[in-house]
Amino acid sequence: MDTIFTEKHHLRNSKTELYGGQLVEPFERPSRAEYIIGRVREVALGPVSAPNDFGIAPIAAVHDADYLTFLQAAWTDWRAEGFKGEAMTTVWPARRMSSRIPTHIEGRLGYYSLSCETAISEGTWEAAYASAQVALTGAERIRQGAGSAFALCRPPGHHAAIDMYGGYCFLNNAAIAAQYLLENGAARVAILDVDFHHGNGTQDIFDRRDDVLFLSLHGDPMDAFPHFLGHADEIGSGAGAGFTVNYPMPPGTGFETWRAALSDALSRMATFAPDVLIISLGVDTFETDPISFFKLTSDDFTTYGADIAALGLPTLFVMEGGYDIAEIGVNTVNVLQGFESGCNKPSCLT
Ligand code: SP5
Ligand code: ZN
Repeated sequence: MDTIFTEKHHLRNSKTELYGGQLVEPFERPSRAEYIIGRVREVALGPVSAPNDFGIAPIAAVHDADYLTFLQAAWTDWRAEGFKGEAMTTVWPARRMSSRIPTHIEGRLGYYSLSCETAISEGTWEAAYASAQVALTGAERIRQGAGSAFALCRPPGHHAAIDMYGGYCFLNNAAIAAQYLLENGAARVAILDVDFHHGNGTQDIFDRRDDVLFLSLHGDPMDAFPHFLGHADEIGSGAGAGFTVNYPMPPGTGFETWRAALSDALSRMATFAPDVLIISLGVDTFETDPISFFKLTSDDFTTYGADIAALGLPTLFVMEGGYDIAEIGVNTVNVLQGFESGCNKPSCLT
């Protein structure tokens, strides 16, 4: 399987995350991608190539134009205020307040963010832009006929909504790839989100759409971030009703329960018969992940990679979360190798 990767992810190097009332080194840090690419090379998964530049248009096909303008200027605007630290949200348009977009950067941060643990720092926009290009390049490989590809995106994307960042995400890489494929020959795309956290951004983007089936296996939002989306009764709106499927699961969930949810998701995807499958691949379901509560083992990642391959669909893996950094490379590549071992398509055998 080909991997798409760029060193530009290092431009996302925030120093602070608000966690447990303290400013700590962010869980989402550059070494994550280094461990993953290191493992890709160690097992010789396949060629590693740099992304092409598809420009801003395929990003603007998913995200709000004013949001993109805000993101590009946020760090400069913040610094112009003379603040000493990184740009963190301190105020939101809470219930019954105005949804007018403020002028001041502190107000704009609140308008365009869904959580405050994610600080904007120098280079954040450049890294997020490059990460989206990694996903687009992976999508282009699939469009050209590859059976699979791994977009080693960093920063991740699935929490980024039409006009909001948060949860370490700024641009929704998986959604941008899906929209690109739909505008370039695909009639239907399924997005399966196996990150520990609910893919609220992806759900938001495709809520009213019947050409994207979005399925997410995640920690119950009653107990887990993002807390305000991801319940089982969210099924999509309007024409999109029935095209969103959520599988919230409780603290301590192990592989047997998780795999049963996956099995249901796989059969729904088979019925939908998409042209392409996109996996939002987070390995924060791992048993020793520091911020999550599922109990998957390293071998379980191999097993479910093979389960996904049984669908026999062209599959784009897009990297999301995973914070047990010492094991992130093994766990991520286990999914990809499991997929390859379980895939009997001609395109997989080449
Ligand atoms: C892409 C991705 O995985 N983003 C995750 C963002 C999670 N940020 C908030 C984390 C709050 C964690 N609270 C954990 C309590 C552990 N005891
Ligand atoms: Zn996650």
